[in-house]
Amino acid sequence: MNSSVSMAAKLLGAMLIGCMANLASAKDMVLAEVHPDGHVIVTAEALFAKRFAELTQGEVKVDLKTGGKLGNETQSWAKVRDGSIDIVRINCAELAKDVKSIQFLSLPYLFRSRDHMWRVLDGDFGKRADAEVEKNGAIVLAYYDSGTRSFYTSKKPIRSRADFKGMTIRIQNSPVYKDLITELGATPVVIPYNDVTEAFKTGKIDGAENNFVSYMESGHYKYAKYYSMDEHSSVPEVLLMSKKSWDKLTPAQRKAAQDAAHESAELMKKLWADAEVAAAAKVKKEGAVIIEKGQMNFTGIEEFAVRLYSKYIQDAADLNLVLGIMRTK
Ligand code: BDP
Repeated sequence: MNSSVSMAAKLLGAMLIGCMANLASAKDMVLAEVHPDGHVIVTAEALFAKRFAELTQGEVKVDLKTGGKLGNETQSWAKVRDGSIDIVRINCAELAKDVKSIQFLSLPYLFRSRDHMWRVLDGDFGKRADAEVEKNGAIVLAYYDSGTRSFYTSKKPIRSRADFKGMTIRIQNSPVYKDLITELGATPVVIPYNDVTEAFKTGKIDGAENNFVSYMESGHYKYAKYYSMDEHSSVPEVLLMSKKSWDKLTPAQRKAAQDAAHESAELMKKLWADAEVAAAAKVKKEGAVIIEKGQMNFTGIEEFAVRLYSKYIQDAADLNLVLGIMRTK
């Protein structure tokens, strides 16, 4: 071989190796999260990232962007749909405006217990919801616990429906919550989670609602010390991958994503109950006033719930879906 031919062969070899290396190269993904480090959900996500990397022998690396660095939940859901963010963890309430079946999850008093919720999500309803989410551009990797949500207020506690009158309550970006607050007699205002503290400080809102863990981790308890345990809803969290990112994965990498997500959801189930107890104890110690369920007057609550359910159940198919949830053993 003359020297210029051998030179060309070497170059071709180097290029081929380069191409092959590229094919097998690591995929860097980002995961958007509004909670700060230290929130139990970030612990679960860290396990997801670790296991996803391990199960793909380092082919996929997930970078956790916590504390809302990549935007609020409405923005990051839009970015996951258009493929500019690979993975996001949001609350299902955020999907209500786009995914029909998921909107039912925000209806008040839907689940009898955590176990009931898990059986619904693991059953036919979950399959249907996953397919609808996929049509909206994302793959459901896992659902996570989010406990039950209750109201908290700054000036006076909520003990009955009458107390909502005249109050402005912060809500997530969800039509169901908008109607829920309006039906209760208060004024809803959509504010991204990470701006709620400021809204309390400036007096823009009188109340908000969340589970104990987020109430504590966000520091909202410092501005709204009355936590009224009405436990109106249990809307789960969801870990989603952009369909565009999913389509770039090999079948083995997809399985690894699902297995890693499943492991992290199982960890979250174990951690959640303790996290709730610890959060409740901490806010109490720091001066929050907890109004127990038994200290609240629920008169008229059925009428309010019926009106809300009637608005969202529009046809026989919707009714069947909601009855299916309720009848799940
Ligand atoms: C928290 C959820 C988070 C929501 C937040 C909220 O984990 O996804 O954004 O509530 O109320 O509990 O916006």
